[in-house]
Amino acid sequence: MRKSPFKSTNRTLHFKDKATHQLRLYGMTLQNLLMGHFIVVLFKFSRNNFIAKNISFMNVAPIPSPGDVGAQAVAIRIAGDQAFFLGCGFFGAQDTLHDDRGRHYFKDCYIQGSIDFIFGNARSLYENCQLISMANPVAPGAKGINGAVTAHGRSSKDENTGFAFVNCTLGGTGRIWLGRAWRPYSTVVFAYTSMTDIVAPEGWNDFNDPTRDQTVFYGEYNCSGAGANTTTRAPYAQKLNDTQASLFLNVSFIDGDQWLQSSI
Ligand SMILES: *[C@@H]1O[C@H](CO)[C@@H](O)[C@H](O)[C@H]1NC(C)=O
Ligand SMILES: *[C@@H]1O[C@H](CO)[C@@H](O)[C@H](O)[C@H]1NC(C)=O
Ligand SMILES: *[C@@H]1O[C@H](CO)[C@@H](O)[C@H](O)[C@H]1NC(C)=O
Ligand SMILES: *[C@@H]1O[C@H](CO)[C@@H](O)[C@H](O)[C@H]1NC(C)=O
Ligand SMILES: *[C@@H]1O[C@H](CO)[C@@H](O)[C@H](O)[C@H]1NC(C)=O
Ligand SMILES: CC(=O)N[C@H]1CO[C@H](CO)[C@@H](O)[C@@H]1O
Repeated sequence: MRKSPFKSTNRTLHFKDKATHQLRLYGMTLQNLLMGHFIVVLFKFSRNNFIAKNISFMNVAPIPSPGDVGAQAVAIRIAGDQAFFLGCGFFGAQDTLHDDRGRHYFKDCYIQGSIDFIFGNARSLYENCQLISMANPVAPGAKGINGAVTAHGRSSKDENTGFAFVNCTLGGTGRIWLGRAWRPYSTVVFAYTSMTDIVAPEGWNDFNDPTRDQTVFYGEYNCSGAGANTTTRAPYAQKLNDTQASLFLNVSFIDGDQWLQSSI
């Protein structure tokens, strides 16, 4: 067994590293977390077949001033293929979750941050998750956007990466975009997600590069709440029809039928 950055505590954190190369972590409920039992720091996962259940990840770095995508302290980086996070919490100030590459499934998770708080170039499904913006409150009527949920980093048509959010809730503070086009083929879909009025009416941002308007794929499907009004969305944002949306709505999006069976 290789030495690992994780320490087993006498609470509920266990981990196994079997010959199967599977790493499993269990324990640390959100309730624990709210009681102050944090698992703290910077985690980097670059192995395949990773499963975490009821673990919370937090970066305790002070709140940074806004900067480039990924330039800020990150709570966790996931760079392995086939990772499954169930009931996990991700706590950070800015770039909380570096969903870097691979196919990942986040279910019943809690993710908090301000600018680009989920970023990277993975192919990931976020299902039944709570997305909480911590951006500074913006007075009603005041101009300005001060946060974004995603900065997806797909750079070419030939990749098949993207973030899909299904049956999530989005709330918190600030005035934010659903996504910023960190790279030209940035791909993000929100479906069956309720959004409060913190979402800016235009919804999305092209990173000040209008050429990206032609290449990004930003879709919304059957969302609800004051933030889901698509009337004045950016022109490149798409209201998906049933056929387009169906690719993003279940674990088939991340080929989960091939690798999740044993984990769920
Ligand atoms: C995770 O937490 C939920 C809710 O607290 C609990 O029902 C479940 O048994 C926990 N799972 C594990 C593997 O600890
Ligand atoms: C949607 O998410 C909520 C929790 O946020 C859950 O109670 C409900 O069962 C989910 N619906 C589906 C169809 O998964
Ligand atoms: C959506 O926004 C438009 C423009 O701001 C507004 O006229 C319309 O009433 C809104 N629709 C809903 C359902 O709130
Ligand atoms: C859905 O949208 C796609 C792309 O615009 C289009 O090719 C397709 O015909 C539409 N399907 C339906 C059922 O409307
Ligand atoms: C996901 O949805 C697609 C399209 O509706 C369907 O063909 C596929 O069987 C579904 N996959 C799972 C694992 O439910
Ligand atoms: C289940 C559901 O509400 N489906 C609707 C989602 O939105 C499309 C078009 O935007 C409708 O055709 C579906 O009935």
